[in-house]
Amino acid sequence: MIYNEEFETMPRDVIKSLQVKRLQQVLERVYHNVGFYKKSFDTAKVKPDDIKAIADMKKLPFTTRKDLRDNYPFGLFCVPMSNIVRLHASSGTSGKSAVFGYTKRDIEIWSELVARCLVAAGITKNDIIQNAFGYGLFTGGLGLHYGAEKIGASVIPMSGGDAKRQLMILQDFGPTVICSTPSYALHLAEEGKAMGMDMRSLKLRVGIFGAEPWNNALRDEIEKLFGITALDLFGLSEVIGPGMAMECLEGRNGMHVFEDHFIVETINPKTGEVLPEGEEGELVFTTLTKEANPLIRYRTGDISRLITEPCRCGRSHIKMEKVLKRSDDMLIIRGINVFPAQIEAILVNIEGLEPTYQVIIDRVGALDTLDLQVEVNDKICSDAGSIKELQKIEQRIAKDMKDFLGIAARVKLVQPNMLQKADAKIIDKRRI
Ligand code: DLL
Repeated sequence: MIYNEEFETMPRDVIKSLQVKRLQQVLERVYHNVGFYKKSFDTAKVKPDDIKAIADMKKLPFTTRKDLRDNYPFGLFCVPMSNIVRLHASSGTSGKSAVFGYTKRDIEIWSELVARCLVAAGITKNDIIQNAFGYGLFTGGLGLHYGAEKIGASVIPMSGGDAKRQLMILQDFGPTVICSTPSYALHLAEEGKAMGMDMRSLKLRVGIFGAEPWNNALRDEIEKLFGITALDLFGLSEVIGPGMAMECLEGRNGMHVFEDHFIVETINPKTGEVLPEGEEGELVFTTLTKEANPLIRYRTGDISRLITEPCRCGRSHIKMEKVLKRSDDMLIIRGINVFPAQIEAILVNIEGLEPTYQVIIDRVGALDTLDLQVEVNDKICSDAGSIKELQKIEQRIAKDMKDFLGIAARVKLVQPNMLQKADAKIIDKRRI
């Protein structure tokens, strides 16, 4: 089943010319309405007019996460606030990272894109969807929600967490579809098993999973545990949220990128050079239709490969392979994106600490855990005497990690120089 037959099966040459037309329009818009883009295009000595074909895109400068941060909160918006109907944001130090606006039309397009994803998974208005992606500033919950309503399915807006309640509703409401991070699905299966539930006897038939890397072994495991078909959904808050790319039921190898709304390129993350389609590299996305804050050549940090072979589902849009690696040091912990620099920013604000720390990320059962060891300085060590004082510091670090990054951390203070020789600041023991 295809939600928007006309656009999703468009011949490739027609897609390409639509992309060029829309690209030229968006470049004009950002150049004249967003100071940041005017400046960055001028610095690169490129004008919207110079872009006559997709191949010309390499003349355009990249937009980076730092650019989003530098323009916090609304500096990249392309329309007045009176036209914005929704704001989402990514997590960040002191809550400041990046804010994304949506006009009414942006929400309509986003809902259509998610509707396309759900239909690609064989979901119809007769399905009941338990949506366990977080509602709130995170784009997962509301993104899926609007798409599900668009196709007329019944949505249970569960949001994340509260496994026991999720399990009760899975049993009582009989949803046929579950949407969550893959690790959370696994966690639900484990909790259910511990409670004596038979997950395979639920009415679930499809699972839509994303927001963190997951490999085919995990897919097999989830499919077996629940007796469902598990499909991959990709998206970034910066670009629009979930619904940028989706695996189809028929193909199940790679996710179709909705090319009438986005241009995807792969680049060499070190040199920025554009790679031929099919070579592994960092994904770079340009939005073609977003009104509120369009992004030009946004470097995602996600490593993948584009698949150009036609898909048996009939969609003509290019596919991207599962994302399993990143080009930077971003970690995804229980679906939350976090950079070591954000942890450092928390630690420097707390007195008595050395800048030396070590983070160990692991997966216990299905859920990610984060242990943070931090060295205290000599002074604290010599005059603290009081264990209470040290415990207070530990609690403060844990609280700031939760408040600013949304992450539960087990914190342990250690003596000066204990970690100096530690191999790495970040040890990720999860196998993904
Ligand atoms: O994770 C949006 C989303 C919500 C996608 C629900 C899918 C489902 P962010 O919090 O901005 O947005 O995180 C985006 O998460 O750059 C990838 O590194 C990673 N990611 C998202 N989807 C996948 C996926 C949402 N299917 C970042 N596979 C991205 C692997 C994924 N990584």
